Amino acid sequence: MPLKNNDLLQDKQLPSTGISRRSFLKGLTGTAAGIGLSQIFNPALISALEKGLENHPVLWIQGQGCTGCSVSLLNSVEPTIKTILLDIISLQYHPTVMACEGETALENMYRVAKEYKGKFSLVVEGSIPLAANGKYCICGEMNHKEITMLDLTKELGEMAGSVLAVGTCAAYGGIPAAEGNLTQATGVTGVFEKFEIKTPVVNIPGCPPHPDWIVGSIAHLLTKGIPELDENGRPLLFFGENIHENCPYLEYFDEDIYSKTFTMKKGCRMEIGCKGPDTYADCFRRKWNSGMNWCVENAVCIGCVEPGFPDSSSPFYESA
Ligand code: FSX
Ligand code: SF4
Ligand code: SF4
Repeated sequence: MPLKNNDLLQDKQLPSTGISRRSFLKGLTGTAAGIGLSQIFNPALISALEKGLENHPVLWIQGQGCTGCSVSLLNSVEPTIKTILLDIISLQYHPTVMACEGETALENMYRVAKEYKGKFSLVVEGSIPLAANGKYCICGEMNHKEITMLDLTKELGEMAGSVLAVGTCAAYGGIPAAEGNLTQATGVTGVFEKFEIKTPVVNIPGCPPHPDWIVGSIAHLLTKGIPELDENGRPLLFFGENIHENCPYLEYFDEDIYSKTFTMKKGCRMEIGCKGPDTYADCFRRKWNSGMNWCVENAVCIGCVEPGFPDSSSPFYESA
């Protein structure tokens, strides 16, 4: 994938989408409004994007994860996130969606990292195993030498202007770091602390994270820099509110009315395992699948955005 050139700044049709840059920007502004960012980004969003997108490549690497984070992102908003990632953001490397592969893809990635040192954003999906010198996760091979996820995280992390740790695995270790953890899986911050890498990290947890959290954080980085973060490195914009305190079932909790099953429409879900009181995210308002639904409506919150997940949330479900 070659770097986008200045064609992107002109109001011509983007080759594979059939939409013009102007209509994309209009759409993106709509997206920002739709995800509750309008007061922050409008009208700054359009002008900032016009100035700098093609100078801000994004490299997306993947370690130990289920690819649910990428799938969540690719299933998202209008304009589709596929359009944003492939045609708008200068995405130069993504192991699961790029056409290029092998040594050629890795070479291009390193070339971009050198050319845009200190300017590009590194997105990390999945955790990074430290055991066996990183050999539990091999991302590719160059000159007959295996390149581990640990190598990529250290080398690219040091060269990047900022790092987005997308998903609970990349942010805090997540499922691969659950009890047992033979591979010594850890999140980006764990690696950076160990190897004294100072590049700023934005954690966007969730297993998987909501697509708006990813898109909104990238938009914030491109337009206004690093967003304000909580003590766990998460943007307050999306992770600043407690689920329980804002839950539509709170009135049942206040009246001691508890649901015994997932299908009961009335009743707080605490007795069947809800972790809303310990969880900070805006799912209660944002909801999932284009606003269709969210976990508590059909089951419980399992606290997927919290640093101790999944061990601190286990068991996810309990019988009342
Ligand atoms: Fe982890 Fe991403 Fe959970 Fe999966 O790859 S955050 S296991 S939903 O998707 O890293
Ligand atoms: Fe709190 Fe969960 Fe009950 Fe909602 S369902 S009020 S988040 S415990
Ligand atoms: Fe994760 Fe809870 Fe939000 Fe569901 S409601 S996505 S479990 S934080």
